[in-house]
Amino acid sequence: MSDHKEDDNKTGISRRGFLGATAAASVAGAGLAAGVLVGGKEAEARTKTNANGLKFHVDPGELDDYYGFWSGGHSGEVRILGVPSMRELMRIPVFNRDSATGWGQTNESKRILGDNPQDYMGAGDTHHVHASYTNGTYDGRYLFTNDKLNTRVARIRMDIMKTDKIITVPNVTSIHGLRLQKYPKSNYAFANGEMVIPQPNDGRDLENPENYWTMLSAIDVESMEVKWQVLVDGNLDNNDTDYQGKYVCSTCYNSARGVTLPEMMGPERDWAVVINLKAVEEAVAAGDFTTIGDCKVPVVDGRGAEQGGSKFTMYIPVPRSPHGLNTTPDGKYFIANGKLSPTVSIIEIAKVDDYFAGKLKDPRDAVIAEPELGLGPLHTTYDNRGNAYTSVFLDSQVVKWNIADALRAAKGEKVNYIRQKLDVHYQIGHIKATMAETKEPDGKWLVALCKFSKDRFLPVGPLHAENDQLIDISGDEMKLVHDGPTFPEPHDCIMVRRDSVRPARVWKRDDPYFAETVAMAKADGITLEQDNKVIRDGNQVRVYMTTIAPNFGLTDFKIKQGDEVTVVITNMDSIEDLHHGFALTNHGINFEIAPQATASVTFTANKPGVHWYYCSWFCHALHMEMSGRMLVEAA
Ligand code: CUK
Ligand code: CUA
Repeated sequence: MSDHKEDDNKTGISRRGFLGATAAASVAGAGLAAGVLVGGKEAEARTKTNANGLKFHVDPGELDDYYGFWSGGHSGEVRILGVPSMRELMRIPVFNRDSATGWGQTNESKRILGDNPQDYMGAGDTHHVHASYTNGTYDGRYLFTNDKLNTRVARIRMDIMKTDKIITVPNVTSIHGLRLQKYPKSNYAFANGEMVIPQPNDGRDLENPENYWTMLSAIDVESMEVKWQVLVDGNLDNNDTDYQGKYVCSTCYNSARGVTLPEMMGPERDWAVVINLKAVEEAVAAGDFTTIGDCKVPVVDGRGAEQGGSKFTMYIPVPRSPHGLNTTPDGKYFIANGKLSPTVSIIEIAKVDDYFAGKLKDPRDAVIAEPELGLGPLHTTYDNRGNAYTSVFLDSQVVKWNIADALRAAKGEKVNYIRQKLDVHYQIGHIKATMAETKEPDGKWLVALCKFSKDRFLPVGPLHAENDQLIDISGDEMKLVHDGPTFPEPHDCIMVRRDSVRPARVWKRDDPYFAETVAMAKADGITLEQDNKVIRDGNQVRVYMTTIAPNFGLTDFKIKQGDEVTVVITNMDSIEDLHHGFALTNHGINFEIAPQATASVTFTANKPGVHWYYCSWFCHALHMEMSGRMLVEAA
């Protein structure tokens, strides 16, 4: 896949040569659009806009137009970038361990990490980040992300930008595709179990792949309970939802149900499987379901691909090993990306309605066009002018094409639906345009998330950064305007108009995030906002203190070797951006306490002696002096 010879031969131009030409054309174009440019202010203006006139340089002190939410892949986190500047604004630890914020260490984060974070050692693999919807557009409540590695789904509160709930999805292995219901609002998050396993996976049927299955899970967005699961044929890859709240559609590979690569590559066709939410909900309400092993989650049977599906499902044959699945913002089509086929399959959602109403017999008839785009189509995104943009991995290109023209061409009209092919650097995976997964796409910016950066940045050793390229799609021609190195491996991102995100500036004292810690203090007779006290309860010691820059409420506390110590800190500063940290030397303990927050950590004090704690977030001219001693008496 990193061999460019093949595609160079195909296009007949050397990639580097073509790149050079594109870059030169873009600069010349900028000059033309801005008129005659001579030095000073005008030269400056030239660097800030391009031929489409869209401003891409964000000046110092200016704010971006979009929040970009990026998955962090095997870093296990979610990142916030400003778009179009591509400046990284924040990282949200999710499945990973983070020593700046104390994620995975504080009691508050451990409660959220739940069942067995220690087993996983802070490892996770986030591929997809999606925000909650009301009426088909972002409502600023939650972000959701998947853990492909450990079969988990996490929710992030968008007011505080912290993970607030993580669940392990039962009965399946490896959550990959993840999307939220778009209409009337996000009641469900749909999680694709990717790999097939015996049901139940308890040691029986190990060597009997005919009895391996996977499922789609519907998670209640508020309670984070798995409401129901649908058994399917094949392996679920990516999914998306419609704009009427009726369906979730997934690409589905390995229809042969093989366990080795050659077996998986057998059949010519796999499927896009549509799940009918109402049919499943009715069956579950009527008690018409099974359960698996000890798990109480209702499971309905959506298998039966060879007959087109069950009453819950519709299996639409598409070329084998499809990958991305993307609903058009007008709500009319699901588009399945071919990966091994140079085509995408356009599925008309009205025909899906017909199928479930018994008016369409053959699911194949729901595919109304299969336009050919290039080698290795993976994902598709959209603007507000009827164009689609598909990432083609093997060709390392973004292919802009017109949906209406592709439909005309499928009817035999002589029309070229391809608008432009733009080289990207290199081997693009996901692709995303601003607001493209809502009914309000705006056709301004597109990000190409490239898996390889090769020669685009200063070399930094054998491990290379990835390259998220920013492309202006506001005009007739796509313009590459920025190369953005990223630490591996963001798979996907969304770009959300900034007015739909309303983050808090300081914590509220009654935030549920630390409510359990507040309840513990209350039981100890402590008022967190003012008390600086040590409470001993057998060999359990709770140390309560406040912080006000540049002071810890306690400059020392004394305990005994072997005590189980809980340190609870409440930051009484209420000035925006005034964080403190509690860093305890030689104990591996460090966490953040943002303004008006309470945070705590529990550890066993097994080292006698004097141990200094210090503030680890710069807060004051006397920040270095903000410290205290933990005095540990030998047992
Ligand atoms: S997947 Cu990685 S490029 Cu996990 Cu959304 Cu397509
Ligand atoms: Cu408090 Cu630094």
